[in-house]
Amino acid sequence: MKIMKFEGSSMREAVAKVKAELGDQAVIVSTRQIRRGLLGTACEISAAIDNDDDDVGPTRGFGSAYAAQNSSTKEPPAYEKPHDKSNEKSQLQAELEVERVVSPLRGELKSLRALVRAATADSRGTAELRNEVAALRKLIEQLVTPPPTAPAQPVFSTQLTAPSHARAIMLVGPTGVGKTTTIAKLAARAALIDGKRVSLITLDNYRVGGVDQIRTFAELIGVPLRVLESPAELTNAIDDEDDLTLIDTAGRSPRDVGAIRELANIVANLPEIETHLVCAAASSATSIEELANRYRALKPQRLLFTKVDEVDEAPELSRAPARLSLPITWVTTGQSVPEDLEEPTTARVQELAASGLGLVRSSRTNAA
Ligand SMILES: Nc1nc2c(ncn2[C@@H]2O[C@H](COP(=O)(O)OP(=O)(O)OP(=O)(O)O)[C@@H](O)[C@H]2O)c(=O)[nH]1
Ligand SMILES: [Mg+2]
Repeated sequence: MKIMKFEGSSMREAVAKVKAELGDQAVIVSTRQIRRGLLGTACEISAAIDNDDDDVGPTRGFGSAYAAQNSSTKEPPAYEKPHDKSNEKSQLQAELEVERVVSPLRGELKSLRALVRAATADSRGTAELRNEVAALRKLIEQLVTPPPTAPAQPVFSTQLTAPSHARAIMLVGPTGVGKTTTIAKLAARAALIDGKRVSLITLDNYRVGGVDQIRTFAELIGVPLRVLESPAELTNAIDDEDDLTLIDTAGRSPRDVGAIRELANIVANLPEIETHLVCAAASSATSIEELANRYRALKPQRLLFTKVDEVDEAPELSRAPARLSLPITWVTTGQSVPEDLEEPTTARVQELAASGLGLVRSSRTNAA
């Protein structure tokens, strides 16, 4: 393995440099925004080349989490060719270090591989692959989800997870829960990994700095952003040519019911918008109940749990979906864009509910 850093004025430019230098097999291990003197900000990407051949399937690398190609017919790159024995020890150390950085991302990489294969195949193949993935996903969900006890109850209400196929997704939830960061993660993956045409919309125009944060993300990812003055403007804001429109909203205080009702009145006439209610993984059953009541007028269709990395258990991940009849599509696991986002299976939700990511517990143990 080999790890290198690349800079670009936008994430798109930096990704292009990674591809040009390391090819389609490179894996992005981290991204960050950096200062560039008086010229402003730039995007830095650390990318690795993985020549570990025992991984699942022939596709991996820049696109396997972040693009996949069948490399079986390609000439091996220079760094994969047999090398001098004197270099072996230091190379092994470098490989171990890269493995330490890369291993938490492996699960994520595997699930993304299938998506990327679909995105890079020809259009007929893409449709077939998508159908196949959807059918497989449904089968797995059926296998791991116990059948509903009451036949009259819709299957939906007992499911812990469900994928989202919506072309317009709006995130709503309390202040600081991670809505804007999650929008950036979803946008980066859809635009840069899946190659989709993505647009961002924000309704968070009344707070100082509210627009700046999402504008920075939009510029880094290279997707357009529309800042709406009022919810009424949503009516004509979604472009049919876009594959995905992500709508960011301002966090609302419990007393701000008027703003939620105003937005709900508009969204009621826009069935193409799927609303995800965003809650922090540390939330109690009572506070999630209160949140669901506060946002009820918006008729959310999904729950999205953030900050799973900050808890060592999150029982509401497995309880709230059934109680509120809202399945989970995504959970977030940290501050890094776009890495810290998962589309969990039912089994993974149960695992996270039981033990979070263990980061809190391990930091306590280390401190002791
Ligand atoms: N540890 C951790 N922090 C997160 C996660 N997601 C977001 N954050 C952090 O939470 C803070 C608030 O995130 P934002 O995305 O600005 O939250 P928001 O919901 O848009 O906030 P408002 O716009 O004020 O309502 C930021 O510091 C994020 O980096 C996560 O999964 N884990
Ligand atoms: Mg925000």
